[in-house]
Parts: sequence; structure tokens; C-alpha cells
Amino acid sequence: MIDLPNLRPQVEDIARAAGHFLRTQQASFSQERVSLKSLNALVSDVDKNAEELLVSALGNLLPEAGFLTEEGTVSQNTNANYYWVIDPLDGTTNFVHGLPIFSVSIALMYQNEPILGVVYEVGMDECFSAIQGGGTTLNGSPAHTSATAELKDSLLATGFPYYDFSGVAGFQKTLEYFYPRTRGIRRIGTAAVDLSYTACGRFEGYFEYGLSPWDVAAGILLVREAGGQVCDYQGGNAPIDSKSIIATNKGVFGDVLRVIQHNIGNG
Ligand code: LIP
Repeated sequence: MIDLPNLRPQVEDIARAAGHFLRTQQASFSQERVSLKSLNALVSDVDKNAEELLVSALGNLLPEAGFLTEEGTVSQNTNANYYWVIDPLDGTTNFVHGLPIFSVSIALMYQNEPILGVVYEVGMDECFSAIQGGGTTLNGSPAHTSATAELKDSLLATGFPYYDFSGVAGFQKTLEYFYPRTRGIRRIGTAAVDLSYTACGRFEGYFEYGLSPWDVAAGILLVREAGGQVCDYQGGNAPIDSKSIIATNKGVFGDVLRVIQHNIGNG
């Protein structure tokens, strides 16, 4: 079995190095470097170069592990016992529009479950990490989900639909329910950071659909290890490829799940 406590700081350092690369690239970024993978799925040389940095460093760390990566710069292999799930730049839209919230997300999977997760949020220089059974940290200090038990005291986060509009009607009804019954809803543009902020108690909960494994693999572990609960819109165990996610503290989990299932159903 892999020595996770030993691996954790090494992966944190690798995430920070990739984040430093993103920070310096944003300073001189220009729109000509952006292209479209599909509707509203932006990409640039920065995403690809950051991914190559990560693949090279993580490959040296654990040569036997496979990769599942957003930009596909390496051959994809999720059949290996261990594989890395990488989003080199979560929040690409923020990045290309000059907004300061974006992140590097790295998970190590074992038997299709995340056992190590690191999210580095570049703008605030915050590194969130977790190992299975070993808790969540923020810049090295323990992090926990909030103790809030009431929706009226909660700040929630979501991602607005931007390419899959099949669930918009139910999504809007969900927002309408939450507007008057919570402190508000944030849309910050990176699922990995939404999950990190839920893990450290800034948000009571987060929900979104239309996601990919690299958006959520690390963040799912961060929330679970920080004392929170995670499921998909079907109420299932939220495998990383389930596309929808509900992640909250323990106190509001039942309420958030009930509202989403009532309005969006199994969307
Ligand atoms: C991002 C997702 C996020 C979504 C954003 C954005 P990307 O992924 O993590 O939840 O709402 O609009 O697309 O494309 O930056 O890796």
C-alpha cells in the first residue's frame, strides 16, 4: 500500500508549482491563445502546458499509476490499480477573463475511489489536501465543514448550467427555493474550489450538474475527510463520473438533498 502521509506533501508541492506557472501565465495572457473544445469549453496552451508539468512530476512520483486528465496530453488509463485524476486549470473561464479564482486539482484513485486529494487555489495561495482516513487540511492546518444546521444560516454555492441546459427548469426552481431561505448562493466558477470551500466551512453546501471527474475527484475527498457528506442527484455515493454532485456539511445535507430531488429529480 502506498505511503499516503509521505506522498501528500509532495503532491501539494507539485500542485503549488503548477499554480505558480498559472499565476505567471495569467499576467501576460491574451485572448488569441483561447480556443473552443465545444460550447463554452475554453482551453488554451496554458491548460495543456500546466497539465504536462503535472503529468511529468506525478509520473516520476508514482511510475505505476495511470492518468485521467482534462486535456488528454497523456494516454488515459483508469484500469491501473492507482491512477491520477487531474484538472490542471479548473476555472478556465475565470482565468481567460482575468478573474483571480481558479485552481489546480489532483486526486489519486485506488479502486476507483479518491484516496488522496489536493486542490491549490492560486489567487489566495490556499492549498487544500486530504488523505483517506487522515483528515483535510488548509495550508497545513486542520479544516472542517461548518457546524451550521439551518438553511437560513447557510451560504450555498453552485455552478450555473453553461453547456448542458437539459436541467435548467429544475435548477431554476431549486434556486428560487433557496433564495429566500438561505443567506445566498455563490457561483465562483470552479467546482474544485466550491468543494474546498465547503470542506473548510466557508460554504455550508454546493451543488452542480454537468461535471467531469477531474472537476470533483479531489474535492469529494476533501469534503468527506472534513466531516461533510457527498452524493449525486440520485442520492448515490457520488462516484467521480456521476456528473452531478451535492456536497454539504452534515447539518444541512438532508434539506439540500430533499430540495434538489424534489425540483430536479434524477436530473
Ligand atoms: C469549471 C467547472 C465549474 C463550472 C465552470 C467551469 P473548467 O470547469 O469546474 O464547476 O461551473 O464554469 O467550467 O472547464 O474550468 O475545468
